[in-house]
Amino acid sequence: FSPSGFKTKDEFEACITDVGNSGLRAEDLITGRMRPACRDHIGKIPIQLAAYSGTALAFRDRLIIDWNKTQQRQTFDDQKRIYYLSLEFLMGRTLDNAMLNVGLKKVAKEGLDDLGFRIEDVINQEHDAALGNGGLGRLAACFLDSLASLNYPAWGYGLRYRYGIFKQDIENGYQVEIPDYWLDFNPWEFARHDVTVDVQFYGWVNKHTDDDGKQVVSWQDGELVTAVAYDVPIPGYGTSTVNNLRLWSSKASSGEFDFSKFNSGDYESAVADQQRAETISAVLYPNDNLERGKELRLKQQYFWCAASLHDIVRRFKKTQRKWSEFPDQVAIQLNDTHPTLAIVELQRILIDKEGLEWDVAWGIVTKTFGYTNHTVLPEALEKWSVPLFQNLLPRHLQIIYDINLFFLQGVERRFPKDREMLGRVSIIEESQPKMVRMAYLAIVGSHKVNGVAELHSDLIKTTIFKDFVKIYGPDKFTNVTNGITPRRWLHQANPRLSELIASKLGGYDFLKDLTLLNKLEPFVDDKDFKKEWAEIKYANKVRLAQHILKTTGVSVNPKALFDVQVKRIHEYKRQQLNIFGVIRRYLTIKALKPEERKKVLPRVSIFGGKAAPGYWMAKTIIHLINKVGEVVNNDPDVGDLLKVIFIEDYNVSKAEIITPASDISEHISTAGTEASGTSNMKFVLNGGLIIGTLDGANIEITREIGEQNVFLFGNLSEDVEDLRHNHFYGESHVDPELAKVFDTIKAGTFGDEGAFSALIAAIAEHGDYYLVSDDFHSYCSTQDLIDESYKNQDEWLSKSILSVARMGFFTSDRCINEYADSIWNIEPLQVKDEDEVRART
Ligand code: GFP
Ligand code: GFP
Repeated sequence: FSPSGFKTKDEFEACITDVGNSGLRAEDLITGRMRPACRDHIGKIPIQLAAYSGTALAFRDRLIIDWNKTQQRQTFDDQKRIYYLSLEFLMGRTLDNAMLNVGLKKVAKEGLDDLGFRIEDVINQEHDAALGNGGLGRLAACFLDSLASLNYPAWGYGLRYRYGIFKQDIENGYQVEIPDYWLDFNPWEFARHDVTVDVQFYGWVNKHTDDDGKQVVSWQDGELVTAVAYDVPIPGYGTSTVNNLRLWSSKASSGEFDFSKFNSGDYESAVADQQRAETISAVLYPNDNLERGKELRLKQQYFWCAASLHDIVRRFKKTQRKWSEFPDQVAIQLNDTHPTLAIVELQRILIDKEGLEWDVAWGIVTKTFGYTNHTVLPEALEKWSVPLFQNLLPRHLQIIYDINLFFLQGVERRFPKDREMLGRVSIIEESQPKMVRMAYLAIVGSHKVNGVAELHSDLIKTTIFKDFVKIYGPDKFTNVTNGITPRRWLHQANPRLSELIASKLGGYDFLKDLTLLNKLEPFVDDKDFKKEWAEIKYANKVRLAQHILKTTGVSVNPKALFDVQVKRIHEYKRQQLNIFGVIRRYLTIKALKPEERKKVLPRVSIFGGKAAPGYWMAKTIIHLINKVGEVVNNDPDVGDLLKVIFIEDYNVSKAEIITPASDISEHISTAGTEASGTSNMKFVLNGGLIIGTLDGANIEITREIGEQNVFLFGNLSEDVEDLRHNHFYGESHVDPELAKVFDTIKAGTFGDEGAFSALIAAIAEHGDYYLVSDDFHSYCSTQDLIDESYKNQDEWLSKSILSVARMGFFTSDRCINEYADSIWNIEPLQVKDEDEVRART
């Protein structure tokens, strides 16, 4: 190991030993209280980063050994594997997780202590791997953790973006996006220059008949781009299984770097070709639940699907099995429609390259794929223009037309009288230009389609995919309610709570079987336990308060009720409802006499989340939150009674600080719009209560933990359509309390009122699509109820404890087992060698 700045390992170790012997801390190193010989190096290398590198590389070494063993075991055992295709993997940091999963965090802590480092400082050196936008990408990361922890033979396939989701700065209340270059030092990936795939784009299709009279189709010319594999080890918890996440990076194929251009002096154009190839895996698209139909995005999708499929097929062919056995060996899950091209690509490989008959090939394809839908929002459903397809992927377009033709012929036979059905379910939308409907293609090419929470899975069957239920019958459509990994979201994020629970349950088995949490129920009457529970929450709030002070300069009182809404900013998630509620609270406090204010429960409203760079309304919401914060936080009438905080650059590692510190968190989407939500689960698992609408997984959380432990409000999903209809055709008026809030904004209380006029107009003039006004009254009175409930701390604590005790269902382990049984038909690969199963705590 030789971090830059040290010429030799000995030199580095001497420096570290110096630090250790002298009892100096990292701060001391920076201020220079150390031997001059050592100090010489300090200007050259951030010492904390060196400590991080050393620790990470030590853990990486251990992972590699188990990783190799796991891969060999899976290869020799040769049982069915699951391949999880996801354009997003929101992994966050790795070191802490690796230490906990391997079971050696304590050892690392002691070792670092000896050297004079605080383990927290070392962990904080790591850059988040933020290869995702929000829930969908984080779900994929939780699934990888569960797949490895449960010993399933599983691979993730994704893209190795050079830039992950942008870093968010707030300037004058506005969001500013900054590129996130995260690869400076990333010890967790291995470049596999030996694993490359050439991926073709553009060109044309040649069809001819060979000497035996068989039709031969080949895709010719065009451009080649090389995919290089980067492997990321995924350690399971309490097992030696280490699975693989393979991320593809694009580079010019050796065939493409045109040396003749180079030699003839056209250097610039030769380099431009190179850059064009590298652009494919350069950036993660930062749009959340919005598809814009950009060519580069389609290129990304095909590049990744083609490389992954090639790899999967190569691995299958090593076993020399018959093609008919492919679905017995391979399950591929499509995380949303982004990887739908994988269906077409497999069909292409089987018919064009392997010479299978269409029907035989299609039988294999449809048995292999499963498709998960994550949204019913129309703007999020992917469609690609036919001319774009024709140009970029001419052979795939032909195959899609054929898939569609055979599918529609089948539909016509079954529903001869319903002519309109054909137009409705066609994979090709007859618009101008024509469009390929990717969700329909995903349904037709998969054997199972699942939603991510009960309500959502019901909604897709009765709305967007209604016709397909008629065609295929209801069994093709199923539900797998989302989950989260308790390793990261309880054990890692909230170590003290995890420890307290373990002390009562007699160990950490609950991290592998979360239903064991129900054994906590009897402790709800245990005074000492309750006291400790409360102390832990308080300590977590203090930690968050420190973070807030450091990053925003605002001092918040940790005794106040912490009310948190952190997630992507979106009108359907309704941060606007929250901030309007905050303004109403502010007006209420202002209207009170000083002695009445003493009775008000102090509250800190905490927001965090990124807006898609082109989503103006979301950016306006961020702006309003910040402007309200500026006014409220500096109003002497208000003092500690209300603070409004916007935490910049919300990401996974910030979520790990924020989640354990909430008293109340908000999951307040318009009913029927949030497919599941997963942060709702994280907050409750950390002893926070939630305020929510009857939407997504809120409904199942309520069922599990009991209605008395949740603060529900708002209209139901079945009423949404009528309400919207009334807004347009009936009489609608803005809720009077909300109207007062609007008047305050319009009066310029929070600065230039023009800046917020679109936000108000969307509700007051343009039909209030997200029903903010309809739900405002019920939202505010539920918030008032929360104030009252919080005053009774003993009862509040009981709710908190009982909720945690009843959250067992929401582990991603349960989800993965459901997928494995009902969709993938795969078994765990038990770690046979008992020696390998480490006794880990
Ligand atoms: C995988 C791993 C390799 C490993 C082999 C055999 O290869 O590193 O050597 O398994 O254990 F990536 P493929 O299955 O990808 O061929
Ligand atoms: C999407 C849905 C969420 C759902 C996640 C994971 O999240 O309701 O919980 O996928 O299934 F909208 P975002 O990517 O939009 O955050």
